[in-house]
Amino acid sequence: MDAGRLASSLRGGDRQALAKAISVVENDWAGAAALLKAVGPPGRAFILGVTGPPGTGKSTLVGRLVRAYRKRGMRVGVIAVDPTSPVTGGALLGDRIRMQAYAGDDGVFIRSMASRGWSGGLSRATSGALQLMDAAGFDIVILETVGIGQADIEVVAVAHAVLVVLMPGLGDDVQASKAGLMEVGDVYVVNKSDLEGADGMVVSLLGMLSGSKGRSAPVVKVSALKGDGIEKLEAAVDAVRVRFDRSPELRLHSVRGMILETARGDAMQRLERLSAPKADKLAKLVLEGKLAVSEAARMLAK
Ligand SMILES: Nc1nc2c(ncn2[C@@H]2O[C@H](COP(=O)(O)OP(=O)(O)OP(=O)(O)O)[C@@H](O)[C@H]2O)c(=O)[nH]1
Ligand SMILES: [Mg+2]
Repeated sequence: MDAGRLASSLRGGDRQALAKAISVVENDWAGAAALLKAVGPPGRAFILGVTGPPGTGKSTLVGRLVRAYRKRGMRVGVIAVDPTSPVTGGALLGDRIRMQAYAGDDGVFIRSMASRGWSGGLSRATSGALQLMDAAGFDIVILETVGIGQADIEVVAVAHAVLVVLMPGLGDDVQASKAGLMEVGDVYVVNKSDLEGADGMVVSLLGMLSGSKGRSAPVVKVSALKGDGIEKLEAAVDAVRVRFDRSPELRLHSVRGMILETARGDAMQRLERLSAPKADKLAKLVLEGKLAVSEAARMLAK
């Protein structure tokens, strides 16, 4: 692979080059680092994180947003980080976005990624793909991850703004993960407003938000399925995007997050690769009473 040539092709809008480049960083093939350097510094595209508990309609909603932004002439990239299926071992494609619908549209690029069982939803690969889509000139890159609690909301680290997507009936779950979801949203979405209980969910959400670190994030009720409330949501996101346009600090925050996430991904990978035989040895020592688990862990970490 010629990193320089691939970089200039993708910057020139070549979709195949972009797809290939993402594969290079995703698989950490030789030249991945050179490629990410060759595309130039990130910081142009607005990165919108979309997170929330499983099945709240994130992908359906992302599909709506893609359509809305395309209508406004914006170029939209999407990265859907799906948990690796324990059954198939493959990614559950973010197929609700209906990739086929955009087959002939150069203004949309959608990529699904398996989170590969790493400890976080985000990975080095995601961070790399964000940089590449940014370099390819997308105005907005939407990053969908499943967020359940504190551990799964790394999207917050790299996004310029975060949509938290909830649905009726999730009050207790949200309460349980309060420290997580209630502090990360720039906009809260109660999706599935066509179902019973949406208004109640809005009310309890507002209650939870007012009790959390003084967040004043807007709550928007939508039905991604029917397309209700999407303009209001667009307006709420626009208000946040204005902040991004004016804030060098937000760009710094995002790139800092990319560095941290990439380092975390690398460290996790190295731990997984190197540790199995050593952990076995340490486990025996622990069973023999020669080491405490915490001591063994410290030795492994070293
Ligand atoms: N009634 C109703 N159903 C919806 C709505 N939006 C999505 N759904 C349905 O909810 C289910 C899950 O939708 P997805 O868009 O895949 O949800 P998701 O949050 O991306 O799911 P994961 O990525 O697996 O966490 C699907 O059956 C959708 O058709 C809505 O506004 N109303
Ligand atoms: Mg999804």
